[in-house]
Amino acid sequence: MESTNNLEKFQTIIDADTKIEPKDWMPEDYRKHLIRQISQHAHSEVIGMQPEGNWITRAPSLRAKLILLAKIQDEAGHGLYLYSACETLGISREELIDQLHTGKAKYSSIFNYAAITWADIGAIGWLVDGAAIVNQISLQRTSYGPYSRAMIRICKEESFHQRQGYEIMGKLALGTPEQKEMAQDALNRWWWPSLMMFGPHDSDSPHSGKAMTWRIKRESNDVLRQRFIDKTVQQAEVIGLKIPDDKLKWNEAKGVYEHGEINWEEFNQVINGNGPLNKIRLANHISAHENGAWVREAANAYAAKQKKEVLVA
Ligand code: FAQ
Repeated sequence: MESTNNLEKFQTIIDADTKIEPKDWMPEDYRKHLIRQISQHAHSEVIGMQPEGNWITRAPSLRAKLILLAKIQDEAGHGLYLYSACETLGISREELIDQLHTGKAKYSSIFNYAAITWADIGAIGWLVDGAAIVNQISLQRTSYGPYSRAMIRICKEESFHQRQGYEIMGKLALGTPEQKEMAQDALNRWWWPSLMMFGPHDSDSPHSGKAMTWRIKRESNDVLRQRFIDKTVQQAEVIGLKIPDDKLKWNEAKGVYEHGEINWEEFNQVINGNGPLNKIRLANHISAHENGAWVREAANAYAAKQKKEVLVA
């Protein structure tokens, strides 16, 4: 029951930085907020396999193919940890997938852009995983235990992903003029969408207030975006690439890079289903899910048989 007493006790636990566990009392809004965020995070991991999966058959060497395969399998694993964490909040996997397919649940805007060259695979690892890590390191301290523990494990794997991408970009940037041009072109196309991954400005973020009070989010969208920019500008300099932002300038007094404004109109279009590949990404997921129906049926039949045998024995 949501009595003032319960709410106060709950907030005291949160303020003491103690984790909330699945069987603990929690306000209904806290539970719903987590289901929304964790499920969107899980969907992002799974939909995020598509742009990279597209390049497995075209990876330029056996080594590159092996690494890319391992990375994509990791993303599937991250999706599974996150779906499991979300299920501890009392929602089924079927409901979560249904919310994705009907457009009720979002997934990260970034995965609606196309990976058109091998350098894009580098840019995804370097920038997309790089942005994901900045966000997820902060989420390791989130207040919900199962989400926090999933983040700790996921961050270990993401740092390998970020290095995989940076290595591809570094090799191209230091290669022939054509290769360098390909790397620069990928950076030009992925830079701004990567900054959008952190969400709207704090002043336009409807969920941030409660998320910060409940310590679901530990740092704000703008703080995390700025941290990502400050780290990444220096990495671009090391490999001789130019961040595509004319307003980018080091501010000595503040110790941060000033930067240009994100195209929020583009962001809103993409998160509302009108990005370059939204329809294709969703159609692919629906088709894979339908084609996998027999696997779920077989697994259920096997589980039912096992249960019957245990009961008989
Ligand atoms: N894309 O009030 P806020 C990865 C929505 S990492 C789409 O600020 P909040 C690894 C937001 O949901 C990528 N929608 O919301 C990988 C809300 O809409 P709603 C996934 C966005 O939750 C790498 C509305 O705008 N990471 O996949 C986006 O407080 C390579 C208002 O926004 C996570 O999900 C966006 N970029 O803050 C995999 C991290 N931004 O729900 C494969 C966990 C905002 O009311 C390959 N999530 N929206 O319909 C979070 O930290 C937060 O949910 C934010 C948004 C920061 C994304």
